[in-house]
Amino acid sequence: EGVGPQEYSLIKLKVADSNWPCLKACGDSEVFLVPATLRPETMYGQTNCYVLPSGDYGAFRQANGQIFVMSHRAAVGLSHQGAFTPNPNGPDDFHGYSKEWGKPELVGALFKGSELLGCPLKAPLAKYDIVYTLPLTTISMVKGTGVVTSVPSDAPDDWIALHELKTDEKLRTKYGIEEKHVAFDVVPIINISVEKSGEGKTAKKAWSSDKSAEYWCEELKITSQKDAAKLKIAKGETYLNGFNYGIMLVGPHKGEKVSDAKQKVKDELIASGDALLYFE
Ligand code: A2H
Repeated sequence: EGVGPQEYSLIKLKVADSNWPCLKACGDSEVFLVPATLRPETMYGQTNCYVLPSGDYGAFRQANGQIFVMSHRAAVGLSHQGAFTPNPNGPDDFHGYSKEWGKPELVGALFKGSELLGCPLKAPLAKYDIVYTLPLTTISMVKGTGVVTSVPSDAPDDWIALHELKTDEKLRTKYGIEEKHVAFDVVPIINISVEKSGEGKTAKKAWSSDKSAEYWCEELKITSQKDAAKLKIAKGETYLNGFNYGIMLVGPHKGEKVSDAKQKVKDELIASGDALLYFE
């Protein structure tokens, strides 16, 4: 963790069932789950969204009328933030996200993450028209929004949790997850090619993959999202190498380095109204 605030992109995944029970109080308003990500350029690879089943979530109305599902803590944070809207006739206008500065507007009552499981979502840039809300037990409720969007091609945590749900029927039953909720193939979005370097004990072997997280989870034989030690190694291999050597395989920035595409995809998502910045 650095000394300054962390910048996250909140991605707006639109709830695609206007009658979802725990969101009834939202009526006809547009409702979004808003995962926090450090990797906006990976949104092409979304296969699902994760929440913590035992976590507390709420539906919070923003100044523009849209409703965001997130932790109360994140709603308080966001209510102290906003964005500049470009104004051709003068200085840009600042708009707070919350109608009243510092006061998040809860719609209905708080509910548990478990009540969101199976909820269908429309995720911006994703290959799939609809993705579903699934359980992830390693989510921290005191980081980001408590919602995590899943990119199993490039995030080992996301890959193993989806893999477990795909292969373990008992686990699906425990959470009320159906087979159709997890019937999503990993989408190749970034190639990472690392060359061999060094000699002897510190030598690094060469590797290349279009689904680096899957590659490393299989290479290390990771079988559970609780396998923290091996997941740490997989994350070490994929994250930094992704930034340094990753090449986009999809989208308008196909062929560009991840380090170059990142800011552009972020700007595009914000311009299209599909994302906003959040600092904590
Ligand atoms: B990232 P940092 Cl493809 N609990 O997004 C657990 N994990 C959380 C979280 C929470 N409350 N909120 C966000 N995250 C995840 C994409 C991604 C991410 C890729 C690769 C790496 C990566 C798709 N999931 O993160 O500890 C989110 O996953 C590498 C660290 O606050 C978010 O970005 O710095 C990242 O962790 C934020 O982690």
